[in-house]
Amino acid sequence: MKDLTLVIPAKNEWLSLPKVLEELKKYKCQIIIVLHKTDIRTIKSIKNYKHKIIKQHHNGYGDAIIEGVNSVRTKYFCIFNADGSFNPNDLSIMIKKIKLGSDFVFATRYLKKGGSDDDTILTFIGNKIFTLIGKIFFKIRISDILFTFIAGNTIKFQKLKLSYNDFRLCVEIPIKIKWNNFKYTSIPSFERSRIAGVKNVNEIKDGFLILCALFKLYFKNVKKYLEKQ
Ligand SMILES: Nc1nc2c(ncn2[C@@H]2O[C@H](COP(=O)(O)OP(=O)(O)OP(=O)(O)O)[C@@H](O)[C@H]2O)c(=O)[nH]1
Ligand SMILES: [Mg+2]
Repeated sequence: MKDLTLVIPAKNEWLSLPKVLEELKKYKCQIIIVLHKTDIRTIKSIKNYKHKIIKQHHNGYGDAIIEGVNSVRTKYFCIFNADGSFNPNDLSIMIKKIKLGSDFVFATRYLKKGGSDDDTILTFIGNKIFTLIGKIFFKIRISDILFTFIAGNTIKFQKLKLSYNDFRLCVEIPIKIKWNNFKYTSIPSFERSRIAGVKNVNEIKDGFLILCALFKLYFKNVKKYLEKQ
């Protein structure tokens, strides 16, 4: 997996990130950690590791992912959380799928053999609704739109022209993959509980922002279509 770089966004993950990096040692891939310069405790917690650290210029999860993947120099990238919830055993399966012809691979908790120890009733229902909106309005064939455990071709990701600097990026990625007609597939994955710390997602606020983003992107596309007529 020398041609793979993991992009790890981290915010207040000083308890989890060192354990995640320890677990990743046996996987021979490159690692870029993206965090804010004010997150001193997380920076200190990983001082014994030699991975590249990007100090993001702005705030937000989306901003961290965009900046991180823009710095990847390997053929493939994977978004990998700092909280210990993603299982690195899935990485080799994702890369195999890409080598078989997919541009992007989405890990999903809702296929057979997938699952979650971290989902709440609210995130489960919200995710189902957003995934359904993705299917109906954007014709996206994935079953877990918000998981955002995604691997893919680095150059193709950089071509997506992503813009959301917060958790709205989770839906912007699959929508723009679809609009660009890139090939994508899914693999089952089991989401583990966060090792420590608190989640950064605010289910109500971020859920509302994501819903607005879905409608905005839909109407943007309709407008583009009408202008072409
Ligand atoms: N650099 C950076 N990383 C962030 C930011 N917000 C979240 N993250 C990281 O992004 C990853 C996903 O965030 P989580 O808080 O775990 O959110 P989630 O996994 O989508 O949601 P939960 O199921 O609630 O855990 C984690 O590694 C966070 O540390 C941010 O503003 N900047
Ligand atoms: Mg998490």
